[in-house]
Amino acid sequence: KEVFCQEPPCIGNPYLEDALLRDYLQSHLPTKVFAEVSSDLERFGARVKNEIDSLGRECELNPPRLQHFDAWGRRVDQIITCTAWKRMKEFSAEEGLVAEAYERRYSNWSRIYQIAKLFLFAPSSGLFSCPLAMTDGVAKVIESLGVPKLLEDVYARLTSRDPGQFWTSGQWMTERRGGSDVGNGTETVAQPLLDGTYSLHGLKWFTSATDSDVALTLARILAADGQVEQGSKGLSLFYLKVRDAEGKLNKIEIHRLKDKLGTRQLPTAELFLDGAKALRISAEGRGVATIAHMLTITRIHNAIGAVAFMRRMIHMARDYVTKREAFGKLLKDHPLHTQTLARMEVQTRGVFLLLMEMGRLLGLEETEKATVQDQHMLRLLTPVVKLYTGKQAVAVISEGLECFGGQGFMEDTGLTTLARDAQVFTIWEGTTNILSLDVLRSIAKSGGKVLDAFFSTAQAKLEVALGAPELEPSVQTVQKALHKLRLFTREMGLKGEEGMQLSA
Ligand code: MFK
Ligand code: FAD
Repeated sequence: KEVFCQEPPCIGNPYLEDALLRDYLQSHLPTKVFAEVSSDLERFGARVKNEIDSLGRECELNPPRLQHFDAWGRRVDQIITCTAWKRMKEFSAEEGLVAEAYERRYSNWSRIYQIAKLFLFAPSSGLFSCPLAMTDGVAKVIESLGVPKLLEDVYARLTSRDPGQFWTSGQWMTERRGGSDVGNGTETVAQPLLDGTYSLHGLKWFTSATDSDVALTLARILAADGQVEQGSKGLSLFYLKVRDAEGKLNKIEIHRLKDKLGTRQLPTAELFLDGAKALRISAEGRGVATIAHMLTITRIHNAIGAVAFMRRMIHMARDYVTKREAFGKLLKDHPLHTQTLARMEVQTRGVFLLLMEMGRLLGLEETEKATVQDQHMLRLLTPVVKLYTGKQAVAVISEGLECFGGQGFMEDTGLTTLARDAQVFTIWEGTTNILSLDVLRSIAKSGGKVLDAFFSTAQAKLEVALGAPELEPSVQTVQKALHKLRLFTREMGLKGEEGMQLSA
């Protein structure tokens, strides 16, 4: 008698399987742009399925390791990564996963195109999506500074399509005393040197993708009397190369690689800066405000990862229902199970549309087409979308594991990687509470204008929806909720800062 073996779920071409992504692009992009972008995404989707996904799995199975000494006792602090991880860097350059956003071939639509591509790539990327997020963020900071002469070469490399030229960047903000409260927690000092550069001294407690070529980091400038200014006003932003042309570390010691719940593919280290040579790239004391440009980008990337992981889990679960039988019929024919899938689908569609809205607004801003209202919406929604997608990803992916029964708990299915890695989306790039406070910061700094923008955008969308009679009951529900929210925020605003804290 033939032994039963369950047919496994498979991923398929993630572009062709994602009707909502295709519909979104078709209904938003100009026809000619859609035709080009769609055919590239179809090609790329096939590459994700046939080449990239198995390399991503290899990254998980061959995590990076740290070699402190060479055979002859020399301190080398070499991070050894697998071939698949290195291939991811090449793919990223070839596919223009950062470049596309800066070349702006399709004007404001280039961001949406890049986001769609990253969305297909992220769950198969072996978390190479992390260095890409930071690389994109650093390119953004440099662009916001007007690409100064000294940074022209690095900008060109971060946005290059040539694997031989392409560089990735790290983002070293967190120290032992504080990852949220960077302003008070940063102890690293920058000693001015005669040639106008600085030497950095301190310990960075979390540095992901430490095999990157360059990094941005924060430090306090040491005054001639040996004093430093405390608080966030004492922080400046620095650019540094991690290694010199011979591969020798820039007066940096890698203390250890972190032993993590997830993101194991990613080399995350503790670094001791023992005189690392660096360039100051912000005005003195403007480090946090300058790196905020990076935070906007990396937080959007975080949302891309979160939503893409949810989408991947659902693709797999939907494939599985056509293959797995229970109680004499396929899972797809059990209404209770399909209801579970439908709920996951609804949650994922909702956050997908939020993500695309972020991309649309960012694209407009980067091509100077954004209205003041668009700019307010981008500022307000960035922390909201980051925090909400992070939380939803954990919930939906956990539900997704259950869709596979016991197999969802098995390491060699690869499904567990998605669950482990999703846990980080709520922590890095600002925890949920820190982002809630950032929402309040955006309201306070704009004198409430971001909320006005939100309410008038929502109102305009509702008016469009009112034109469709079948939507009327739900439009009315949303209208009532919006009215309550408007009253609530007005009341909180009247109560000043304390009211703002309460509304958090
Ligand atoms: C798929 C993978 C995707 C992602 C990969 C990521 C890998 C890397 C992982 C990391 O985690 S990197 C580290 C990330 N760290 C954080 O996100 C830090 C979390 N903490 C915060 O965000 C705090 O809110 C913050 C450090 C910004 C608080 O600092 P301060 O100095 O106490 O805030 P303050 O004084 O309110 O703001 C200083 C200036 O920055 C102000 O400008 P002005 O001086 O001009 O008034 C603020 O308006 C500005 N600012 C702060 N947050 C901003 C911002 N501007 C725009 N957007 C923001 N979000
Ligand atoms: P804390 O700031 O100590 O927070 C602890 C808790 O207190 C959280 O729940 C937080 O929400 C809450 N809290 C803090 N302040 C407030 C407040 N005012 N109100 C309400 N609640 C509050 N950092 C980098 O700079 N570069 C990296 O490359 C990087 N990579 C990372 C990779 C991984 C896998 C992980 C897990 C972290 C990484 N980080 C990196 C660090 C990450 O950004 C921080 O861990 C994160 O910002 C939180 O900081 P913290 O760990 O100091 O937590």
